[in-house]
Amino acid sequence: MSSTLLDVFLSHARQTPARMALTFEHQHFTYGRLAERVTAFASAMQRRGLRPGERVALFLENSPDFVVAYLGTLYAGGVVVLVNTAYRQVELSHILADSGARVCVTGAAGAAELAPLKEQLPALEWLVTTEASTAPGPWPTVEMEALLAEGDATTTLPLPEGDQLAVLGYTSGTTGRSKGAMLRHRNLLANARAVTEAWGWTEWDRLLLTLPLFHTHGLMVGLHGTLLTGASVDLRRRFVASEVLEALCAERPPTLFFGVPTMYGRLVEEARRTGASPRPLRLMVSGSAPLSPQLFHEVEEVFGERILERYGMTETLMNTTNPYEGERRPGTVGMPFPGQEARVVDVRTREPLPAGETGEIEVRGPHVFAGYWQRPDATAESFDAEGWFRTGDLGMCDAEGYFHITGRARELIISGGFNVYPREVEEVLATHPAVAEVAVLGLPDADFGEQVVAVVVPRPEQPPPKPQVLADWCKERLASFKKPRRVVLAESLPRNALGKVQKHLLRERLTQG
Ligand code: MCA
Ligand code: AMP
Repeated sequence: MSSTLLDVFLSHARQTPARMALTFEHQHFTYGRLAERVTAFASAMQRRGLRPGERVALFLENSPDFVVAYLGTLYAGGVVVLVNTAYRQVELSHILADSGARVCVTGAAGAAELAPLKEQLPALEWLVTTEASTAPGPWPTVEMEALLAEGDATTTLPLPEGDQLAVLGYTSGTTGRSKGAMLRHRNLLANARAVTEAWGWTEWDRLLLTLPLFHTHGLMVGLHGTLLTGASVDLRRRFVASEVLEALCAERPPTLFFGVPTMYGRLVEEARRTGASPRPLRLMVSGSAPLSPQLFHEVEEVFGERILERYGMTETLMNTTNPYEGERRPGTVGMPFPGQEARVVDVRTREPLPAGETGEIEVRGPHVFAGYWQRPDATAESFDAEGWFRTGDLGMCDAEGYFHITGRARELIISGGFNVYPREVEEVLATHPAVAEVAVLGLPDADFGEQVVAVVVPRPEQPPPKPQVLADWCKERLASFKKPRRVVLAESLPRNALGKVQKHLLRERLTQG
């Protein structure tokens, strides 16, 4: 039996080379053609000296090149480091330095963004670019097609073992910088098997995928499920509601669509605006952020089907799912996937709680990651002696076994499915000369679910900073989705006896007025 997803993909390519795997804009890739490019990439990387376990960062938009670089790095024995394309200097320098990436695969814009970081990234030796760069950068660079031409598309390379590291998925923590979640090949395979079994995914499915491949949802649910089952994916560069709706109304619509709640909200709005009435698909899935019961019912009204909500994390991939056959309950995230466990424990005693009582959700099983890259302290804090992983999500399991997520034990804002840690934004705002103190929190937002709000105490001797100036200050340093959408000036911040900012009081103040 195969021990890696890569092995399963290569078997499909050998057995059904002419089967369609991937379409993107006007390009079509059968399993055979995709496997040739993947093999050429892997062989070229090895010829250029990439050794097993070395890190290759992908700082890339959705494209067939992403898929080739991803699978090709794994085939070469490398470890893929996923990087959100919205990331700017602060996030990029940290992730590339912390992972010690030796190579980065990126586009022309990515190469330009990286250029000023040369001195901070001594481990980074060369770049692969998927587009011709206009200006020469500080690193030796090879274009993707030239790299593929260096490799042998017909060779057979040794396959990585299930226990080998496959991916570092960077995920932020409440304190300090983001940490690399170490996912092994066997984690990827176990979770893809669980997901495809639970959702009845077969080789006949066609997935419309507009989620970014640089995060777990698009990559480890969308792409992995497709490759495991030998199905096909219609990959898009990005989500555009009108284009998705058009595809859903087409004569031969996809059978699967996965999205974050913001996407479903925009699809409902677009369908109402245009009067379009798409037929139900085999399956529509929502995840990455809470789907409100209201939106669940709106989707049912417009698309004639009940969305399936599931719950996952970078560290654990997919944890729980509403049933494929059976009742999909709005406001819940369902039960553990087959072969996996989930429970709710008391946050203080860590003892399991009975149905209906709220505590922290813990998970265990073959999908759970190996720990944080070079952070044994953080790893030890996240697991108990029996291997249960602390998710940091608060919730309860009802009498029928459905899990409900009711809150978060850690400070996290989820905006349109992207995670924002207040601390990271606070640190950047605190460096602005007109800011004396700052607190960042998430408030409800109709489109993104939550929005980033900053409460700022200006320095007394300066004119108060303009909200746009502070938003731009963040945008120059961090991903643009982390910038505050609203800046409120205050004379002071409410603090408790220990000096900790009482964000719940700020939240009450801001939502009331
Ligand atoms: C874009 N912008 C945002 C967001 N996205 N602001 C706040 N929150 C966001 N999520 C801002 C940009 O910074 C930009 O601002 C402006 O909106 C336009 O950017 P654009 O890229 O055109 O935005 P969009 O196309 O409207 O994007 C909305 C989106 C996108 C399609 C919903 O956010 C998205 O793809 N979200 C999915 C994220 C995802 O895959 N999450 C899964 C993580 P300006 O113009 O000022 O620069 S994995 C996970 O969470 C776990 C494992 C799980 O369970 O799945
Ligand atoms: P990330 O660390 O980016 O992988 O984000 C994982 C977090 O997203 C989880 O810990 C949850 O807080 C949140 N999440 C994912 N799916 C759901 C969902 N269906 N409902 C509520 N929160 C979710």
